[in-house]
Order: sequence, then C-alpha cells, then structure tokens
Amino acid sequence: MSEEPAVYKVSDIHHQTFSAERVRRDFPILHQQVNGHPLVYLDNAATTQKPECVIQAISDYYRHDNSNVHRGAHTLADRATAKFEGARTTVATFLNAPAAKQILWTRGTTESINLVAMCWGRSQLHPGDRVLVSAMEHHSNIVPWQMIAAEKGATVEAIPVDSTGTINLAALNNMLDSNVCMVAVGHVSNALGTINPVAQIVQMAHAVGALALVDGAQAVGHWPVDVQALDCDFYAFSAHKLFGPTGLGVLYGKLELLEAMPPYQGGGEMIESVSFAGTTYNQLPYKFEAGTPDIAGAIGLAAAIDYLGTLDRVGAAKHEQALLEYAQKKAAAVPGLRLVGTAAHKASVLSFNLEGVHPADLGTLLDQQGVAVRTGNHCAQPIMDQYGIPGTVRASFSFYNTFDDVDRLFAALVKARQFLV
Ligand code: C6P
Repeated sequence: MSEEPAVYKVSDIHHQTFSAERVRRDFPILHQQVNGHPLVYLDNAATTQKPECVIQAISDYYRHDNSNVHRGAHTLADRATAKFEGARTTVATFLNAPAAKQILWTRGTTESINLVAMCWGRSQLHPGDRVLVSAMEHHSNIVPWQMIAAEKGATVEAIPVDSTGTINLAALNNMLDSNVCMVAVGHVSNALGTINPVAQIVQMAHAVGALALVDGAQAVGHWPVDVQALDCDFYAFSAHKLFGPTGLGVLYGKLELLEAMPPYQGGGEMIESVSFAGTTYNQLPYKFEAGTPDIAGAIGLAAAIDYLGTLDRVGAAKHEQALLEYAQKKAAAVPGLRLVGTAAHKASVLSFNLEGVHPADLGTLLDQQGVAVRTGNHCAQPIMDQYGIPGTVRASFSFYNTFDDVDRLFAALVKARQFLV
C-alpha cells in the first residue's frame, strides 16, 4: 500500500465542536469570487462541494496507485483493489449494512434505481402488479418504474402529497393491498425538502408483502443513515451529494434479494465462467458490476465518509436546521415570496417563488451577485404540475453555509426584485 501524504490524513482534521467557519476552510472551491462577488454556494441539493482531502485522495490514487482492480498480477493492481474494496467496506459501515457485499457500485442514484427496476422488476413484476411512488419523487424514482411496468403489464401509481409537501399516509394505507409489490419513496424531497417518514412507510409496505426502496440522494449529506434500522429492502444514493465525486452511486440491498436478482448488464467481472454453451455469474457484489468500475470515485467517496467521521455531525445537522429556520424567517418578511414545501419535517432546502417573477430570471440575477441557486422543476415535474407552477427557485444549504450566506441570498433577492417586478 502507498503511504498517504501527510497533507490529507483525516486524523489531522479535528472538528470536535461544529463550526461552519472552520469547516469552510476544508472546501477550497468556496473561496473564490464569482461575477465580482464572493461565492455563496446554495446549490447543495444539486451537488455538494468536495473537501480538500477528497480531491487529494483522488489525485493520490492517480499519482501512485492507478491500475485496474481484481485483475492484475502486480503491486499497483493489488493496491488499487485494496483501496477500492476498502471503500466498499467504508460505505457498508457508513450505512450500517450487514456486509460489504450488499453494497453495489453504480453511476449514481439514477442507475441504482434503474438497476432495481430492471433486475428485480423484470424478474418479479407481473401483469396487474402495482408499484407505488410518492407524487413528489424525483424523475429517477418514477421513470424507471414506468419503463419496467410498461414491459411487465404492471402499473405505477402516485401516493398523494398535500399542499405542504407531506405524504398522505392515510391515503397510502388505503392504496396498499396484496397487488402492491414495491413502494419506492425519497428519504428527502429534492424539490421541497420534506423529510419523509420512511421507516413507517417501509413497515406499511412490508405489512402487505411489498418491498420498499428508499431514494436517499438528498438524505445522506444531512445525517447518518442506518439501513438496518429503516429495514428498507433497497437504499440508493449518489457519491456527489455526499461530498464525494460525480459518476459514482451506491445501491444497498438485502442479501436474499440481491442473491435472487439476475444481473442486467453483461461483460467482464460479472461472470464466473463464460462459454458458448452457457455463462454463469459471479458472486455478489460483482454480479451487478460489469466492466471496469469507477475506482477513483470509490476511493474519493471513502475519503468523504472518513472526513464526515471527523465532524460533529449532530452539530452540523443542528446548524443546517438553524440556517433553514433563519432563511424561513427572512422569507416571511419578503412581500410576494411564497414558499413551496412547508412540511413539518424538512431538510435545509428552501424552495420558493416570487410573485410576477420567473424563477429562471431570478436565478440569473442572483448568480450575477455571486449567489448560486437552482431554478426549474428540479426533475420533479409531477409535484410542480400539482402545485400549478413551472418550477421554483431553490436554495439548498449544507453545513459549510453560514448565516452570512443567508443574508447575502436575501440581499441579492431584494436587489434582483427591483429589476424584475
Ligand atoms: N437531484 C437536484 O438538483 P443522480 O443524478 O443520479 O446523482 O441523482 C438523481 C436524484 C435522485 N433522487 C433525488 C431525490 C435527487 O435529488 C436526485 C438528483 C439533483 O435536485 C439533480 S436533478
């Protein structure tokens, strides 16, 4: 194994008591001017920024260890394989999964959900079966189900969501019957910020013999997740929303389900033996990992998780909630500002519209003042349609944001408003 350069040893970074100001120093990208203003990065639901140790872990891998995994008969290949499989164990520990082989690498949350739809759905769904998803899901937790349902003669139905962005559990209860095979819900809505009661939804699904998939894309960056406590059958997330690199995702699955599911991509690594008489598949997790994986990405994600391990995550979560409350108070004082997503339990996502202003125009004017937000339907068109709006402006906070960032957002908003209304 190569020596870790001293500069990024996570043991050197100690954040015993949470301080956003101190944590910000670990994220080089935050310290720049954009359009002549210090950057205020409030697009964390789209992707989180990467701490120096993640950037260095990836760079170090390419500088010292780059090789293909599982194949080589040489030292670099052994090092790469050890780091890559070590990263899988890091993710398993992070999610409290029973075993590392229950962690599959994918390209992102999107591919993780597609994998379940194609591998589990193709083998298990039958005509008349029902898949339930909430009305506020991201498209990646709707469309894969629609695709496989069309192929198998099943249906995809929306669990109602009310005007605050809260799932109607009574309606879900009425929808559940023995034809429901899968309930797939987001842990946190990317468009509204709602934190869904996923443990309860999993229990309700299991009570009628259905499986439950949780889309954790927007949850993992905010608090530690325990897949055994949730008892979900599948849990999906993307590394890039957890301070890791883009291009890598994770799918956790229960062992007996993963063992029983056929693979959906064929190629190298996923096989045990290949002949023209017939091919047999590799054991878990490799059965689902055809081709050369994103080795550097996995190493970067492990570095991100190690970094989070040095933080006071309870303190970080409290800080994010305080930012949200502060922003909500400031929003209430802006005439014509309407919050979209006002559920009782919310992650630090502030979605809103300003009367008479198109979200895209507002986003552009905020950017000109150095404030980065996302605008549009946030890949959650059904819930936008339900609310009769084309989209929203979304400011999403991470633990490295400050109260000053919130002040800058609202100062920029007031200024933008003068041009637009
Ligand atoms: N949401 C956002 O700005 P990928 O693209 O595969 O890494 O993640 C897809 C995805 C799935 N579920 C939820 C709840 C998500 O928020 C996302 C990605 C980004 O909100 C990009 S659309």
